[in-house]
Amino acid sequence: MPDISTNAKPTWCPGCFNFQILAGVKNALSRKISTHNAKKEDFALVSGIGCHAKIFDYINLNGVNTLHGRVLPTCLGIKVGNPNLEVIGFSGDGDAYAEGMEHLIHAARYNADIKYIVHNNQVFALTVGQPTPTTELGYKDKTNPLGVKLMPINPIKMMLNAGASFVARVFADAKQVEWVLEEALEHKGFAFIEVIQPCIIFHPDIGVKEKTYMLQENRHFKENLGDALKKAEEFDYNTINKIPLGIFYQKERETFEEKWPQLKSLIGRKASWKDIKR
Ligand SMILES: Cc1ncc(C[n+]2csc(CCOP(=O)(O)OP(=O)(O)O)c2C)c(N)n1
Repeated sequence: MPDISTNAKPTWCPGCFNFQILAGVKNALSRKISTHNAKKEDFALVSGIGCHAKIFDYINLNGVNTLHGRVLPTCLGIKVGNPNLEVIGFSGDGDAYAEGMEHLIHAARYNADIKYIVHNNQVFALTVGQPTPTTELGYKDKTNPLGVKLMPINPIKMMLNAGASFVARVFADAKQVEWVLEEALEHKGFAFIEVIQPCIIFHPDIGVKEKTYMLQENRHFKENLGDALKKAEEFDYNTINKIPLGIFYQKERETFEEKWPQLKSLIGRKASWKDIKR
C-alpha cells in the first residue's frame, strides 16, 4: 500500500486514542489508492482546531487546516469548487458540537458528498479538559468546580433528525475506524461518523468500551429511520448502559452537488477555469 505518512513527529500524548484513528484512516485511504479506486490528488482533508486536528499533519494528502468550528463550511467550499474531490473532515466534539454546531445541522440537511469524522472525547482536550456539549452531568474541572449541570446532547439522534444520509458511531480502534470509513467512502452523500475516543488525560475510558456492541452483528436494518432512532437512544452520553456501534442509518438521496446544473455538470469531469463565469 502507498505510504501516506508525513515526516511530522506526532505530538499527541503517548497512548492517545487519536493514534488508532490515524491508523484506521491511513489504512482505508491508502487501500483506496493502492487498488486504483482513487489517486492521492483526489482527496482533500480538512481539520479544525484541537488535538484531533493534528491528524492533518500526519497524512500526506492535500487539504486545509481550518479555523475552530469551521470544518464543514470549508469542506463545502472545496466541494463546490470541485465536486469530484473526495472531501473528508475531522473535528473534535468541541469543534463539531460547540463552535461548529450551526454548520453541522445544515451539513446534514444539505447532504453534500462529504465524509465527516468527529473524535468525541467528551471534553475540549487541547485546552485542558473543559466540558463540551457531550460531557456527562457531574463532570468536574477547574471551570466547573460544582460539576456539569447541563444535559449532554445526543449527536446520533440529532444527525438522524437533521436528515444525514449516513450516520455511524465506532470506538477509537483502528480496525473499526478503517471499516466505517471504507463504508462511508462508498456512500454518496453526507456521512457522519462519530468516534468514541477516550482522552487518557482529561476524560479516560470509564467502562465505555465494555458496554459497546456492534449493530451490524445484531440484525440492525440500517434503512429504517425509526429503528435507528431507537438504537440512538440506548446511549445518552450521560449514563453508560448499552452503547451501540456501527451504522445506525444509511439511505442515499439527492446530494447538494446534484441539485444545481452548474455543479452537476462538473461531476465526473475535471473543472477548468472556463467553468467560472466572471
Ligand atoms: C473560535 C475559537 N474558540 C476557541 C478556541 C480555543 N481552543 C483551541 S483548541 C480548543 C479545544 C478543542 O476541543 P475539541 O474540538 O473537542 O478537540 P480536542 O482537543 O478534544 O481534540 C479550544 C476551545 C479557538 N482556537 N478558536
